[in-house]
Amino acid sequence: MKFTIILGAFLCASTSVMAQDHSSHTHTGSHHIHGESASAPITVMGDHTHRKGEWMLSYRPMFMHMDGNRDGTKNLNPLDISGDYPNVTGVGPTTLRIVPLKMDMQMHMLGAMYAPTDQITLMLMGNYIKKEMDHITYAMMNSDMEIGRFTTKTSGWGDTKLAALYKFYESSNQNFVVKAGLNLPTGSIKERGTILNPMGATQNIRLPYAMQLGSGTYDLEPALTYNGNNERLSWGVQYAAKIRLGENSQDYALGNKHSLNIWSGYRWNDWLANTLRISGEIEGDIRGQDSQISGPVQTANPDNYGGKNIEIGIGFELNGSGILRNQSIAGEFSAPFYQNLNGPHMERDYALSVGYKVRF
Ligand SMILES: [Cu+2]
Repeated sequence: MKFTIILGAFLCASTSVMAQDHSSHTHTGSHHIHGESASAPITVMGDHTHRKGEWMLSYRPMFMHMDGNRDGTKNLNPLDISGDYPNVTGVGPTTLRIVPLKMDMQMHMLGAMYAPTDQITLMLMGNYIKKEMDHITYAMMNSDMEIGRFTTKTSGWGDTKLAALYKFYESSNQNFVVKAGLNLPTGSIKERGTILNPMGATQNIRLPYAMQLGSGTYDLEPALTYNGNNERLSWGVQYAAKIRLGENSQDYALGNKHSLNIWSGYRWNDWLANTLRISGEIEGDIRGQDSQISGPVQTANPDNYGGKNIEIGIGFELNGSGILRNQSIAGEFSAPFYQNLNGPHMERDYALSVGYKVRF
């Protein structure tokens, strides 16, 4: 339960700051990255626009850890999966023999924003991805007998995102921003790796969908954000979607995604703010199938993708002053408290996001 320890550390840091501060309510009036109240959590994208002529560059690394499996809301042991779920790919035994145990993903996002007018901001984002998945292989003739373990790894540039943000309403303490985004399929969907098959032989194959680096499709990424603030307190709501346009070159499309984020931020002083976020997400399964992705493993089945989850995130934002006035560093730790997955499917354990932003 690594995540409980990290969560605990975040809570302690937050409460000690709270204890120091709660009497002062003076307004300092200095300039923070996006006004005087806290920004949205670092994991929320496309929530704000900039003033005419302003640029913002950002680097946001994200680390996600997945551990164990479930079907719906029920936890599964590896032996509940091996020999018990069908292998629908037609290659290998009729039931599953390879079970993923855990997965680590790193995503290094590089972003640029530029505002040609006070209402419109343009956004470009690229990301470098690293994935690693550990598995157990069970014997062809005995689905309860472990014959070995292996790890597959992929890395490379993922998809590229373009977006236009339009602030169509603004009052002194509220605004609405609508986003029209497009995902360009620059990430590879043909990554290969070496696996241990149920006959005990190693084999180099095209890895399952979960290990690929891009969607392979052009995707629409619309979002609508409401932001509000009252002196030190800020809040916001964002609905965002990912709509896949057609199938990719390998004859499939990842599931469409809809998410709702609700957050609040509190600025303690000039340099420190905390954020709290709750988000819900619904993702569809994969439509179509890549004929080169097959084998007795759950991740080769397009139906074992997507599901619903609700997560909570706790974050902070540090704002520079003086010569560092236009820079900030933010972080957020998040963990799901509800997951209902199209299974067998790996469970999310926690994610840690960090971000550095500079504006000029
Ligand atoms: Cu920005």
